[in-house]
Order: sequence, then C-alpha cells, then structure tokens
Amino acid sequence: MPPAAAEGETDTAWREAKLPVVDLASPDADRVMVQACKDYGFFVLTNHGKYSVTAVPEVLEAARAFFALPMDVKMACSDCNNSTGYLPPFHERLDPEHQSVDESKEGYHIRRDPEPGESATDPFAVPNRWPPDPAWRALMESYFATMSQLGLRVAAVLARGLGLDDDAFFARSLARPMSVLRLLRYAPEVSDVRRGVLGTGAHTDYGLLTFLAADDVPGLQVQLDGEWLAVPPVPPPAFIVNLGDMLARWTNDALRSTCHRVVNTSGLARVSVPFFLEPDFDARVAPLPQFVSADNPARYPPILSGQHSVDMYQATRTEVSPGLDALRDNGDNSGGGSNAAAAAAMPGSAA
Ligand SMILES: O=C(O)CCC(=O)C(=O)O
Repeated sequence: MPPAAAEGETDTAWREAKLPVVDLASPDADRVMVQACKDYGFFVLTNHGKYSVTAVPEVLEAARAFFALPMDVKMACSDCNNSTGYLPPFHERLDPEHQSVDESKEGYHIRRDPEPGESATDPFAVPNRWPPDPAWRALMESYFATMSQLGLRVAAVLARGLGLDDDAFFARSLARPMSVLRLLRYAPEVSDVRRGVLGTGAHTDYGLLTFLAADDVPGLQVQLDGEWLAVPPVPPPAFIVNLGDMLARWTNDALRSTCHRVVNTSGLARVSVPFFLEPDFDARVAPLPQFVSADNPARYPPILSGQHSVDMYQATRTEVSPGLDALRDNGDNSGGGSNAAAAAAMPGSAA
C-alpha cells in the first residue's frame, strides 16, 4: 500500500537520491548488492556485460517509433483485458488514493510465449500481440531473453549475498516466470503532485527484481525514510534495479521493496523500458526461516506470487479508458495525450 503523500509537498524541490552502484564484475558484488537492497531497495547495476552502450538506446528508439504510430494501428496490437500488447493512455492509476486522474502514459506489455494449456492455471499466460514489423518483434524478443538471463544472474548473486542454501534459490521459482517487458511513453505533461496528476502513481513492484532503462528525461522518484527523492537518469548500459514485493516477503522485510513514482518535471515526453523479473504464478512465497525469530515474527502470510499480481492489477487497472475516447475525438493519434485533453471525460476528475 503506498504511503500517504507528504503534507506540503511542492512540485519543484526534490533532493536527488544517490543510489549505490553495484559493479556486477566485482568480487564483492554480492555483499554490496545485499547492503544496497537493505538500505535502498534500489541500486545502479554496471558491468553486467549483457548489453552494449548502443543496444539499450536501440530498444528505447524502437519503443518511441511504435508509440508514434496512429492510434488505430496501435490499438490493433492491444489486448487490454489481459494487460498484453499495447495499453492506451489512461489504462491505469497505480495510487488511486492520491491520484485524481488516470495516468496519461501509454504502454506495451511483452511476456514469454505461453506453453500449451498454461492459461488454465496462469491468467498472465496469454499470447503476445505484435505489430506487423518482424524486426521490431525480433528486437523485443531478443531483449526479453537477454534481460531474463541477466535477471537470473543477478538473482543468483543476491541469493549468495543473502547466504541462502544455494545460488539457485530464486531460480527455482522462475521456471515459468510471469516476467514482463514494459515499454512506456509518458505524455509531455508536467505532473502536478498536489492535484494528484502523476506520470506514474506511488507503488511498489509486485515481483522479484525490476531492471529499468530510460531516456535522459528525468522523472523517477523513490521514497526513502518518508522523503521523495529524484533519481537522476542513468546512461546506458547501466540499469536502475529495484526489488519487488516478493523479495520483501521472502526476506521478511530485511530487503526493501521501495515505493517509487514518476513525476514529470520537464513537461517533455519520456520513454522508459522496465523489465520486471517475476516468479512463476504458482510460486509460494513466505518469509524464510532465517529471517524470522521470536523477536522478529513473520510479517506476511504465505501467498502465491501470481495471486499477488492479480490482486494488484485488479486494484490499479482501469476498465475502459474514457480518456482514450477523448484522445480519439481530438484526433490525437501520436500518444501525446494529456490529462488536460481528457479531463472532461474523467468522472470525478480534479484536473
Ligand atoms: O518509468 C519509470 O521510470 C518507472 C516505471 C515504473 O515504476 C513502473 O512501470 O512500475
């Protein structure tokens, strides 16, 4: 549950977060990573050896090119009910308690291809939607595969740093992962925190680890000890990595699943590409015995990883987007929709 917005928060003066850097090639990467996860729940990952300086910008550029397509072309790649493929503006409101309007960003969700019959037990096991361009699809599939491998490697380093039985502890819950590659384009809209207009509302991530690549437009903020801090853009190929709720639960909050949000201070469009490494739908997650004691009892009951995701999706996704209709009426195909354009269509909107 996101914490309450700070009283008297202004829209201009956020101090900058100094996130710890984890050099994955360093011999003490496991120790540094665990400390970063305890103190921040966020770190900057360097020297991971997976992607060149040019490959991440290529993915960002491909995302930008897709979002520039006409709305009807984009909607042909949409499976909103299954949160797959193109997701039009106003498809979610991640912090309904503190947001007065749905988020004007648009998105695109890519998952692994489901195995036959898998959808009977995992509602996220649905086929991907793809635009007609085969090169675009190949690039995204290759990025998804690479990030899945990188995710496994980082999870193994974390397991080692935590002193778990074996490095493959988390990998055992990643046989049929619900991982999502999410392409996002934030509208060129200055956020207004006090009025509840945000790029992305305050939230924690649902799964294990998130690997964020983004362009150089600032926006990401993290909440540490009650204060919102701005995270400066990180040049590729470094990633901003953060922990999801499953790691906080497994470690009984020894590691942090830190609340974060996106506040557009520049009014420029922003493209980001988070990759969410998410355990299997049926992975059972409960605090591990080594993180529980008489003085520190279990803070969470056992949960199925997938059920947690279902609950969170249901709480934050809007059904049909009235803002989208407003965009169509305005003839705005570019994904440049803003809450100002759609405000009239928003029941209860304060914008
Ligand atoms: O765009 C970003 O920088 C962060 C996105 C994010 O927090 C999310 O999609 O969960």
